[in-house]
Amino acid sequence: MRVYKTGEIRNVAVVGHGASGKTSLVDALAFVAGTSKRHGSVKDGTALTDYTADEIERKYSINLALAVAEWMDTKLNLIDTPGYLDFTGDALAGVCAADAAVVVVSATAGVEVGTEKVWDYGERRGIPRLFFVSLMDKEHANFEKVFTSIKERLTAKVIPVEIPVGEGPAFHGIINLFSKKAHLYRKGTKTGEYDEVDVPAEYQDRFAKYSQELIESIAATDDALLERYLGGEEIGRDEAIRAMKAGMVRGELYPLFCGAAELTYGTRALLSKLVELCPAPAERPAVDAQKWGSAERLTLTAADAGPFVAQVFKTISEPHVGDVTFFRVYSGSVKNGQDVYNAPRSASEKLNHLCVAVGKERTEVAELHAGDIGVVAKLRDTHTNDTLSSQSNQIVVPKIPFPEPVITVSVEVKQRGEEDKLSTGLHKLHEEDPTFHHEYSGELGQTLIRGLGERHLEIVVGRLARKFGVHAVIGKPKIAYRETLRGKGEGQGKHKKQTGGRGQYGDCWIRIAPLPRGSGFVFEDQIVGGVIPRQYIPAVEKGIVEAMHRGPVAGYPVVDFKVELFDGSYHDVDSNEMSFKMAGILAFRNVTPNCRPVLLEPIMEVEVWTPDEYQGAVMGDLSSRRGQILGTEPDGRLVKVKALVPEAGLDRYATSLHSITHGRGTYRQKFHTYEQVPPEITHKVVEAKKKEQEEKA
Ligand SMILES: Nc1nc2c(ncn2[C@@H]2O[C@H](COP(=O)(O)OP(=O)(O)OP(=O)(O)O)[C@@H](O)[C@H]2O)c(=O)[nH]1
Ligand SMILES: [Mg+2]
Repeated sequence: MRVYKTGEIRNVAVVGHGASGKTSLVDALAFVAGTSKRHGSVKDGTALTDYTADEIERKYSINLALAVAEWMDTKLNLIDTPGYLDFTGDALAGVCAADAAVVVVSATAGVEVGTEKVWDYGERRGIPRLFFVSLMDKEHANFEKVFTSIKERLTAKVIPVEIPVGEGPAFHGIINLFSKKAHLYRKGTKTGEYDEVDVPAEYQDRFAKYSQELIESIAATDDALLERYLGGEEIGRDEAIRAMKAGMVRGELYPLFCGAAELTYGTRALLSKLVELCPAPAERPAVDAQKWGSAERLTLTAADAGPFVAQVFKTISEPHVGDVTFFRVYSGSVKNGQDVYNAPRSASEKLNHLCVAVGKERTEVAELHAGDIGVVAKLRDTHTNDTLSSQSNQIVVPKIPFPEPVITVSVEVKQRGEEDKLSTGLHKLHEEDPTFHHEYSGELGQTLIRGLGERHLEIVVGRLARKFGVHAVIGKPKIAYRETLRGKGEGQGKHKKQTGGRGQYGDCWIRIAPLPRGSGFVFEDQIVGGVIPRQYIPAVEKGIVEAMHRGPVAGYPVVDFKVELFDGSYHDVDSNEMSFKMAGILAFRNVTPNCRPVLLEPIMEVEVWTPDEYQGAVMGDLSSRRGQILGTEPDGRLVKVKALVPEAGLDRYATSLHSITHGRGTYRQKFHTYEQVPPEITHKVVEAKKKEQEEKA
């Protein structure tokens, strides 16, 4: 592949809901352009950008992947992204690395939850977008309906530049509103060849209507053009395209295309329009950046003359290769073998074997110009979201705002002794995928992993086995219950042992009283007259602090109470610190069962966003999880429901919300407070804990 200059590059993310045909489209575009020699297919496991073992097996995309289509002396860097929300971090990364996006919408399903999600990513990033109505040959394909659903759910500024000839199995051509011609595909065409004919008579009315709409929409974005149009002047094709490109940059127009990627129908026109309508890197607004280690800000433009700055938007580990790093050059150019610098990690890296990727194939290149996307293997210290620059001019660009995890499960190694390997593996996987998080909870004695969905975490566990040889099983995270005391009590703790030589003697009397929630533990020394010598008093407190880790109800930590140490006795020879600590432990164990102990559970504050048609179902479900609804309010297109829900009631909530709202609901939770567990549930928790301890013993 030849080296392309900044002006000859277009970086385009292909985004959309799961199974809308993105991977098939990317494969067809690269094939029709001739850059890829084989027309692959998702079903056969040969699609260019679904090349990992997981993807071939499951037949959907998990990772973003790159392909190239060389067309009209331009290099289209196509970023195929996964549609499933579990992998939406990669969709966001793809959008962030691109200068434009093709939003793929299935001709049978229309706008779906994944389409809305990626649309929002595009909005936030402010990149020009165009629509591609895919799967036009599929039974029940309906162009008009999809067009309407885009208008209603995404943007009123969508405007078709093509309309289909036939739909579903009868789909066999596309009318181009710019060229005013119809392209009819030859049955069995391999690379999208067509016969160009005049618009068929039966399509004249639709053609006239859409053409007028198109030209009026374009003219409406440009005053001079509008004036000429209203004056009856004809607007030429090239002029219209230029105006459309400018309108797209301002977010005033979103052109719509259609086709069937598997048949290669519609691919040639799309390739040409991607070249003509998408901005080259240098046509994008400058990127905000910062000098590393200083407050100095600067802006970067895609020019070779600028300092070298590139951002890593993806790392993936490949068998027999190791880590492969995908990066986007924001400024400057870079040569094969060049030394670069990762400022935040203080790491020098060498870009050996600088490549561009077409699916899993990587082709070495001599140089990458500003704005291009490159791939390099075996960097030592560089991870997703790092910025590479040079040691003499250390710069960082803002990080990609990866989504926060929504579900948590526990993991455990199948084989004892692999715990260290597990933690190393989890750490590496987090560096590769910032939407995956992990932590060890000492209190629960569990390793917790968090991610964007059950499918996401399953894939992570699979990678753990394949890459790090650690076999782990997923389980339910434990709940961090607490106990507290609702009544007062007093009593003694006496530790006395008479053995052969020197004995042990410690004796204390304590009073216990509840404190308000959140007060913690308070110890008051009320000893007078030296009935317990000064030096032993801290030992009594130590004993109580140790004992309160295992409360009287079910062995959970006890919180929010006060202990007054008011009496005791000692022995001149046998008393020591150890004995008074034991006395403290015994006193606590003696007294607390009489203080009306209760179990507390964590209560989470939950915010759920749902389309209003599911609001009732969402609220009903929260109530059935012992939730208490605090209120609802409209929030954009959605309704926000606020509730307090026990953490124990939120098990697999993400999955359940997904099914209740047909994938359109999202939620967020944070810790709110501890509250008393209702008696019938306390009973269950106590039984479960007993069983757990029996199993351990
Ligand atoms: N009839 C028909 N089927 C298609 C066409 N393009 C893709 N498909 C099928 O639609 C399914 C989904 O296609 P993909 O290309 O994997 O869709 P995707 O958008 O990449 O899906 P995710 O990676 O899961 O987000 C596959 O079974 C394809 O064979 C098409 O033009 N016509
Ligand atoms: Mg895909």
